[in-house]
Amino acid sequence: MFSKILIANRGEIALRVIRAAKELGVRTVAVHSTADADAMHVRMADESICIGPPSGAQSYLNVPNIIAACEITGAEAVHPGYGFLSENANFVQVLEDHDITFIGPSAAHIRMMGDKITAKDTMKKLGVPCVPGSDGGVDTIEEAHKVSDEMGFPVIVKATAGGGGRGMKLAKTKKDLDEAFSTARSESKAAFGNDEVYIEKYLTLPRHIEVQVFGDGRGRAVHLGERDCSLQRRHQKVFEEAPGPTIDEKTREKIGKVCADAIADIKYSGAGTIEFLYENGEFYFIEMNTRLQVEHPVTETIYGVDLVKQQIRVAAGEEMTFKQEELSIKGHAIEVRINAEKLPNFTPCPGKITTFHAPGGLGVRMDSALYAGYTIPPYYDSLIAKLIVSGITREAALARLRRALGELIVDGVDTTVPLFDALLQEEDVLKGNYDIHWLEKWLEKQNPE
Ligand code: MV4
Repeated sequence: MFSKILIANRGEIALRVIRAAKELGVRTVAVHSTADADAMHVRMADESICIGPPSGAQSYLNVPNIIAACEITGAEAVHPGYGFLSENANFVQVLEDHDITFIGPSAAHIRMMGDKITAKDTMKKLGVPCVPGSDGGVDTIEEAHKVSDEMGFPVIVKATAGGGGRGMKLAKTKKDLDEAFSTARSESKAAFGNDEVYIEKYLTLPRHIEVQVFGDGRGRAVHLGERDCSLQRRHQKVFEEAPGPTIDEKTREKIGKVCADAIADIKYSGAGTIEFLYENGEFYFIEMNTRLQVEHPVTETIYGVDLVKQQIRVAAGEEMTFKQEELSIKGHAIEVRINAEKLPNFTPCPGKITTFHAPGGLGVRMDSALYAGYTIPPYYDSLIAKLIVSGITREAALARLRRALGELIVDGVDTTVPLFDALLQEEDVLKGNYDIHWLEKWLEKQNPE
């Protein structure tokens, strides 16, 4: 096991990793920007080091400074959290060149899944069901028309360097295709320096279901079921749950096995998420995320597994401490992402927290780096807390969520809590009747412009 690791992140996820490391008896190094000198992750780690000015680009994304921080502190490994450098293959390469372990998959796997055409091609060959579409990249408008005519409209043009909703263009009908194709290419060139695109059949009302996988890097892998993350706004998830309200045990075991076998096959190491669109009882692979995800706690809650401890163990060359047949689900978990934002427009609302009280009690987990007197800086994303609740049934978890939201006190800034209070009055949310467009449509209804 490592004796010391560095956490290349901030906020609640930095705390999450520090907690796991402490339970493993591993010492922790926090890094921080000048704006984060008073942040909770700095206090909670065994030691800390400043890596640059406030902007993420100059601090949490500053590879030379993070390497220097490892060398100064003697950290043997780096956990990247999510966002920032978590899916940056070049960073992993540089760490390797300095004999520092990356707590995550190999640079090759990150690169493979970062290129969405390669990812899809790989998954298809591994037997993972994919969205019908072009066989690889589409280079010319003639080819785009040929593929789309064969498939039928609507189609969606996606950037191979995109992902997470960036670089996508919908063509509802044939006459929309020329524009969708050319803007997808030019925007992708401008944003990623890569204009390669591919085309898929556009699924109109799917759910977003993602499967948690975990590999030991030596050809053994397990799945930890699915999460339903369909409730999103502008490609930001706001409410996530596990298990998926529409997924039964047989379906879970079937898709889970396909996913676990696929990542075992490529000798994937650590935590990963295989994202699907799910429509009419069928799964369609869209992307794989090679990081720990924001919403991992709902999976941890129902499986009783600490995914971050397992990540650290596997990165240190140890075995995962569970086998597939030992994994089973207990109950239901829901996470809501609480942002420092003013409704109805979700305007970022940084500022000083005057009062803070986290909810507690049975089945309540609050992952947050907030404290009373803390000033939320304006430089980073606005997630301030994840409230994760569980219960024996989905209904029990919903009741607990309502109760826990009532206990939470955050004074000094606006938050997205009123959104959840309102969502918990919606029949569709209570019944689990939603798809990837439900939330945007509902928000539009609440606030027609
Ligand atoms: C799609 C799709 C419909 N059909 N692909 C958006 C994020 C990126 N991960 C993939 N995305 C989509 N891909 C096909 N072939 C619809 C979306 C999509 C979406 C997906 C998941 C969650 C929310 C979404 C909101 C809008 C569009």
